[in-house]
Amino acid sequence: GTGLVTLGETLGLLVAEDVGPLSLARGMRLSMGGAESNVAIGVSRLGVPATWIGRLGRDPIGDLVERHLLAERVRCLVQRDDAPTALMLRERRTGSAQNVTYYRHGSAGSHLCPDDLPPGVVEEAGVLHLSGITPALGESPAAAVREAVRRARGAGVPVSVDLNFRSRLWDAATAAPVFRELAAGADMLFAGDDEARIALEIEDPEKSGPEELATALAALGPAEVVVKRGRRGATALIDGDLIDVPALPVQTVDSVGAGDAFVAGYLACRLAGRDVAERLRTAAVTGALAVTVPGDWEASPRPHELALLGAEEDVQR
Ligand code: KDG
Repeated sequence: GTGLVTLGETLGLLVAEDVGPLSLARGMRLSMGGAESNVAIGVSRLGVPATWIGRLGRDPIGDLVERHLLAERVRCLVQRDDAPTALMLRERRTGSAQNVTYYRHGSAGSHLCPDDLPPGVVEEAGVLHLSGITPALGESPAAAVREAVRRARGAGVPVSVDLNFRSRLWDAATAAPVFRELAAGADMLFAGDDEARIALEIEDPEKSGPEELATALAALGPAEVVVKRGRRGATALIDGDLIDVPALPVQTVDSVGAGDAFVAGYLACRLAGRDVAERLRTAAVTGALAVTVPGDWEASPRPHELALLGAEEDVQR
């Protein structure tokens, strides 16, 4: 296998055009988002094949999601469902603080099930990528995730997991054992430092620095662990080597999607056979670029754009 295979829920996304309470918003920009499809787009933009498996409604938002993914050359293995495609609204309460409201209960995406995995697709992947959002959507999507892990492991396909805790979907105590199960089945694990603490049930943030968190996560099984720390960079523990990954200084416009972009940079390089240093360097760049643009995935770079942040001149002719 060569490409990335991922599954999850992708939602229509409405972002307030202005800063302020959403109840006063006059305009909303329509797009889409979803942690796993964000990663698929990031990987595809870097020239590595990517496949997204999911359920969409028979509705215009479902069409929008599929159009965007196909335009990004992401292979879509989609079931259309009688339930509507989910939506999320983003309030921009201040210049940088955002608030998400989901309209996703009973959605098409939440009906994802093990039978939605076409025979052979996971088994032939270069990497299977999953997130901790999918098991929070219900029993049937949780079963789809477990089945995907089972097939990948049976076929020797490396499994990547981004914990992606979403407090609007479940609480930390419910998520913790599920996160540990996901970590135990993963070869590559990505987690924010807050998400690492949830998985490890560490309540006091003072009690553990990123090195301790990475070490404790690696003890659950994955050989490659990256603790993402936003504007403070990342701490990686790869095959026993502890590596500090500095963040690149950028002007933050919209930080949502930065984690997905970081993962996409790492996985695309890994799938292309690049060494650890290059994977982490690229991940830092793709993560940084993601925060410079509104939207979750729009800023994902093409290979020739990876040097953008280091450019001496603002105009490239
Ligand atoms: O990582 C960004 C995602 O969180 C966003 O696009 C929406 O997948 C999403 C979710 O379920 O929150």
